[in-house]
Amino acid sequence: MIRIAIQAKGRLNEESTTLLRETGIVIDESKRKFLSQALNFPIELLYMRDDDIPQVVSNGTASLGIVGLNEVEERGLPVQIESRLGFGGCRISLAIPKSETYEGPAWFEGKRIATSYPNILRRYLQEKGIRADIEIITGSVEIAPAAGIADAIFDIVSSGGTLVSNGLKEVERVFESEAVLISNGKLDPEQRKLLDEILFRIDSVKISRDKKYLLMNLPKASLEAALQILPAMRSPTVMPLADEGWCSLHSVVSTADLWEKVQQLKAIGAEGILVLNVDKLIP
Ligand code: PRT
Ligand code: ZN
Repeated sequence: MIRIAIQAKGRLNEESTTLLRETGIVIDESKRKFLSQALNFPIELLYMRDDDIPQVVSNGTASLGIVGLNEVEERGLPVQIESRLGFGGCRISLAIPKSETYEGPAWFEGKRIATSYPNILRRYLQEKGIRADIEIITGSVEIAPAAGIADAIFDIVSSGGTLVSNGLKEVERVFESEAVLISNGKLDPEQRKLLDEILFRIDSVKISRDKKYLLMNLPKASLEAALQILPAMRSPTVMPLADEGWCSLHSVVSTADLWEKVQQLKAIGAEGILVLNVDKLIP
């Protein structure tokens, strides 16, 4: 049995449970308690506030955790990053009132900066040789300048909308974050095996999320051109069709390239192009 701590509610909860579901771990959400066992895998889910996850993992209450890299960095506890999960992307940035002129980090000398991430901020200021006062605030950091609590803030930004609506501008991106799977490195051999299995499944979920499966009919004369357009994992699959001059071509492409590839394939005569989601891709 292995125990994983995930956020009980908040921005990372849904994607954490979705990821576990996609790795085939079934949790009965209707019977969810603060500690729930999966129905078909020897794993227990411990639902916590995100702030506490690095600690419960480092002290061994849970062997694994899913949490923002920002929390891991801020707490500075001995945990290992096992996988970057590709969701919960954000950054921690310095922001100042938009009316201020900004020419570089020296602006912050002698200023008061409000944040919930004092350790990451302290390290940044030290690195830049800047002396500033850090005001620790746990919520609604963005209102600190208008409320007269601080001159600037150091806070999480994703779209930037919150900064704009509070009359602030982002001037330094200090730390890039995303959700990560952490462990405490104190796993027994059975738990290590379970973690390896989970990591293997997470990898195939991550790879497949970025892929589409393409099927199309193609004039045989265009096959060479199609092979240039579609460098699939080994090579695309080509199958004969009843009509002698045509074949059926199957391939996997990355989602980012999909529309460009489709246009190129249409231009060489591909017809009936079918695009399917890839459920799992085992490399
Ligand atoms: O209750 P609990 O303590 O578990 O949750 P929480 O309220 O502390 O955290 P939560 O659920 O807000 O965030 C959990 C994690 O999500 C964070 O630690 C980050 O790793 C990640 N994350 C990703 C974010 C954001 N994006 C984000 N935008 N966390 C917070 N925000 C805030 C940001 O501070 C800003 O005030 O959302 C606001 C909107 O951001 P903009 O830039 O899109 O306007
Ligand atoms: Zn929190």
